[in-house]
Parts: sequence; structure tokens; C-alpha cells
Amino acid sequence: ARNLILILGDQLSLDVSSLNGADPKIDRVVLCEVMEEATYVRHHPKKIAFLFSAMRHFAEALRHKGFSVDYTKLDDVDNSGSFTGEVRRAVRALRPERLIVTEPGEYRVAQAMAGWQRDFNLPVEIRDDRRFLCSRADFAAWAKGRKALRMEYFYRDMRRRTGLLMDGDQPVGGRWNFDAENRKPASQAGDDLFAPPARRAIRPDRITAQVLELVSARFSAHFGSLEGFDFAVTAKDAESLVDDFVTHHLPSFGDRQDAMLTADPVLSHSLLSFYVNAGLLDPLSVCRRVEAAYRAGKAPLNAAEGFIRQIIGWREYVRGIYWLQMPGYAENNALDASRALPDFYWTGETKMACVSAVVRQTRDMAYAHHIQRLMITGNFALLAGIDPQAVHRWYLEVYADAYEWVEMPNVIGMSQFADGGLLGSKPYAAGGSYINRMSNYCGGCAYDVKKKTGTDACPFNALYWDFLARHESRFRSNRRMAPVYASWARMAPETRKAYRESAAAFLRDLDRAPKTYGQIEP
Ligand code: FAD
Ligand code: DLZ
Ligand code: SF4
Repeated sequence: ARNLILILGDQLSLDVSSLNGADPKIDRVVLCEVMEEATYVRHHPKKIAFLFSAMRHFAEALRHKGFSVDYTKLDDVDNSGSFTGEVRRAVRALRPERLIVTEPGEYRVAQAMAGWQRDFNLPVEIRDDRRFLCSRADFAAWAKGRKALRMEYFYRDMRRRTGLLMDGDQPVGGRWNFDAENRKPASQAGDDLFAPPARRAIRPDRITAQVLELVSARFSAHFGSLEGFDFAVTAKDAESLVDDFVTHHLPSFGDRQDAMLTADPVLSHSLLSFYVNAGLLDPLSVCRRVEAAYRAGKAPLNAAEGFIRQIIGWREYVRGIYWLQMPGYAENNALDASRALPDFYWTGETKMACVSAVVRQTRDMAYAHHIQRLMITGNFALLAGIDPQAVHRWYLEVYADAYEWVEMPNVIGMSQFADGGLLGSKPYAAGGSYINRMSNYCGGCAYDVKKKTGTDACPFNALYWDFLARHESRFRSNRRMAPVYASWARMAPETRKAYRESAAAFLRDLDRAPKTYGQIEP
């Protein structure tokens, strides 16, 4: 072979940069299912099944285009178990002139790749990942010399650069951000108002059925259920889910974005992150579809703008932060949090109905929407002072859209404030009243959300004030936190004491409970 082209499991796009200029007659493509990638953290079985099946289908699509593809299945006898091992095997067998690969999404893999040129005595060309609008170099240039990095300004640049929702050099509707219209409480998000049609489910084909068998045989010890697997595993099926989202769910996306309902775990979210992150969907094309729906009068501006901001704003921004900050970013622990992750993150067995619902949903679907991740499981870990490393590892394991470049900044930065405010200016901490306003979880909870302290009070209430009190010296001077510290200061000393004692009692019980799950090594 002339060029050996390695395509990773989250690079499944026919126009991925490693394939640019490839010639099916003389180049060779390698894809491999390897144990190291499936177990460096114990990924949810649905995530593993999704990627393996999508990889197998992608190999078929490449063959259809005339490429010779060397595909290693997980249980092939000579599978070496790692990217480096598989590249070594392919280099020995095919004696290519060079190796071409698109830059990986994780620092860990980038480190391994950095040694390949020397290890294999072969030119290795690592190309930019053009599926992102903003290259790592562009982001570094944008960040350079700024006192504080803020997503909102980055996002405006991305709007200008793409022309999305722009009228000339002005944002459509005269404003960049319509979030003020997007935070409707649960009482306005109910099924009676919107009654969205059921989600389109993709039925497993023969290839997926084989993968499901493999994954259930090999990874049943991992957290999560394989039951009811209905992910798209081809670009074509993923496109059909975009159609479905834009037609049926986008119109109410903005209104229902922050709400949480027990009976409707997805609301109007797109469920597209799996496919965008793995390469089955192109993020910019999805945004153009959403813009077209708005321009055709089929979706309101607050929905279209909100959706597009998540993709060309947040998604690009967190990736920029990740590469700007790695490898140190993973180590951040600005709030000195050290508590072990409670077992109920793995079992869902807790009296807190909100946490239980999100953990069980995560186990079943390998999915939770943004506010569930941020304001339920994330918020609890933040308030309880859980070790951010353990929280990071949990998120990387349990969500089918998780890769470090996107998961880590969202967890270490946005959710746990472990980066000390680099990513966001204020911690996402909230007590029970926020959760009660945005969800209908509290109605079915053993705790009383209206009660502030005592054993039957919602634990989020005391934990919230305890968190603020613990970190008063850090946050008091934060302008956005001033109002809550003013309330804290106005409270009677006995009230403050009761909050802190209630929180201490809850945390003592938490510490006493056995911790089994997080300790098991892969
Ligand atoms: P929608 O609500 O429909 O949003 C549309 C798209 O916008 C998503 O598909 C996604 O591509 C993008 N998006 C939205 N919010 C973000 C964000 N904060 N960062 C990056 N992209 C965003 N997203 C991941 O893709 N992988 C992760 O591992 C991940 N971990 C997270 C951990 C925490 C603690 C938090 C708070 C958020 C995390 N997110 C992660 C971001 C967000 O929660 C998911 O992208 C979203 O829930 C995916 O569901 P959806 O496709 O239905 O999203
Ligand atoms: C997540 C994952 C899993 C579970 N398995 C594989 C695999 O067997 N082969 C593969 O090429 N990629 C896999 N992936 C995705 C990789 O972990 C991902 O490409 C790297 O972390 C870089 O982002
Ligand atoms: Fe969660 Fe508290 Fe509501 Fe129970 S009362 S569901 S613990 S917020």
C-alpha cells in the first residue's frame, strides 16, 4: 500500500480529513475494535455497541466506494487490543510508505500517536479534524491575550464566520442570544401543552444484532443496559433522525430546553450528540437544516438560535478549552473536593427521586439531557464535594456521546467548577426549589422539597447553603453570587447553623454508606 489510513471509532465520516485525496486503488484503510478503547474506562454497553456497529457499517460504506478496508473485530484471534498494536500489525503486513490519521479527540490517544513515527520508522501525517469549525490553532489565537474566556463572545465570532442566522453583519432578530425565552418551568413543558409524537427508533439490522451479542457477552459487567438498543448506526439513518427532530421537536426545543419530566426523559432535545460526535452527522449541516426550518417559518427563533448556539458555540468552545488546557486540565480541583462517588450513581438506589430518575434513565438509555447532567447528578456532586476525578470518570463511562474533549470541560469546568472559573464564571449550584420549578420529580419524592432542614427535608436545600458557606471566601466577591450571599448574611444565626448541621448529618451518612462500584477496576 502507498498510504495506510487509520480511522478511529469517532471519525466515521466519508469526508474525514484522513481520507482527503485517498485513492482506493493504492491506499489502504484500517479500522479496529480494540479492548483498550472499550475499557480504559468501562463504557456503557450501548456506547460500545453503537460504536462497533457504526464502525462495521462505515467499513461497508468504504468498501462500497471501492476501498480495501482492513477491519479488526474485537474477538479476532490476532487482535492486539490497542491502536498502537493494530497499527504495528498493519504496518508489518502492508509495508506502507506512510501513515495518515486525523487528530484524535482525546489527549491520551494523541500521546500514543506522537510515538508512532519513531516506533514504526514511518512518516506519520496527523491531519486537523476539519469537522470542527474552529481549529485548535484558531482557538488558541482567539484565546491569546484575553483576560477571561467567555463562550458568548466566541459564539458571536462563529456566527459571523458561518453566517448562520445572520442578516449581513447583524444577528437575525437583532440579538445574539434568545435564552431569556428558553427557561420555561416544568409546569409549562408538560405533555398536555406539546404532546410530541413518539421518537423514531431504528431497528437493529443483522450487523447490529451480531454486535449486540458480542457486547452482551463481553461487557455485561459494565454499568448500563443493552436492552432496547435503537441507535442509528449509519449516516443515512442518522439523517432520518435529523429530519424527525427538525420537523417534530425543534419547534418546542427552546421552550422545553431546561425542563425535566419523569414520564418524558427526552422532551424536545435532539438526541443527536451521539451521531455528531462519532462523525455520522456533520455539525454544520445540522445547523443549516435548523436555520432553514426557522427561515421557512417552521420553527421559532428562540429554538433555532438556542440549538445552533449549543453546537457552534458550546461544542466548539469546550473543545477549544480542552486542547488549550490539556494535560493539566484533568488534574484541576479548585474546590478541594475529595469525597468518594456514592454507590447510588451506579445503582440509582437513593431516596432522592430526582437523582434516582436520572441515574436509572442513564443506565437504560446511555443518555440524559443537559439540565439533568448539570443540575441533578452534576449539582449533587458539586454540593456534596465529590472528587472531580471520580465525577469525570463517571460521566465518561455512562453517556454514549462521551469523549474526553467534550465531557471533561463540561464536568471539570462547567459542572464541578474544578477549574476555578476558567470555563464559566459562576458555579452551577442550586437547591431544591430550582429542581422543583424545572421538574416534576419532587412530587414523587420521599423528601419534602419545601422543608429546609431535618431528616425529611430535601437534601439539596441544606447542601446548597452548606456549599456556599464552605466556599464563602472564594465566591463572596463574585458579582453574580452577591445576591445569594446577601440572603445568607440576612439569615438568623440559628437558621444558618441548622442548615450546616443538617448538611453535616446528611454527608456523614453518605460517607458511612459502603462504596463498592467505583472501586472495581476494569
Ligand atoms: P441537545 O440539547 O439537542 O443539543 C444539541 C447539540 O448541542 C447536542 O447534540 C450537542 O452536540 C451540542 N451541545 C449541547 N450542549 C453542549 C455542551 N455543553 N457542550 C458540548 N456540546 C453541547 N455532551 C457530549 O456530547 N458529550 C459529553 O460527554 C457530555 N458530557 C456532559 C457532562 C456534563 C456534566 C454536562 C453538564 C454536559 C455534558 N454534555 C456532553 C453536553 C450536553 O449535555 C449534551 O451534549 C447533550 O445533552 C446531548 O444531548 P442532545 O443531543 O439531545 O442535545
Ligand atoms: C469509545 C471507543 C470504543 C468503546 N471502542 C473503540 C474501538 O474499539 N475502536 C476505535 O477505533 N474507537 C473506539 N472508541 C472511540 C475511541 O476511544 C476514540 O476514537 C478516541 O478516544 C479518540 O477520541
Ligand atoms: Fe430531588 Fe429534593 Fe425534589 Fe426529592 S425533593 S426530587 S431530592 S429536589
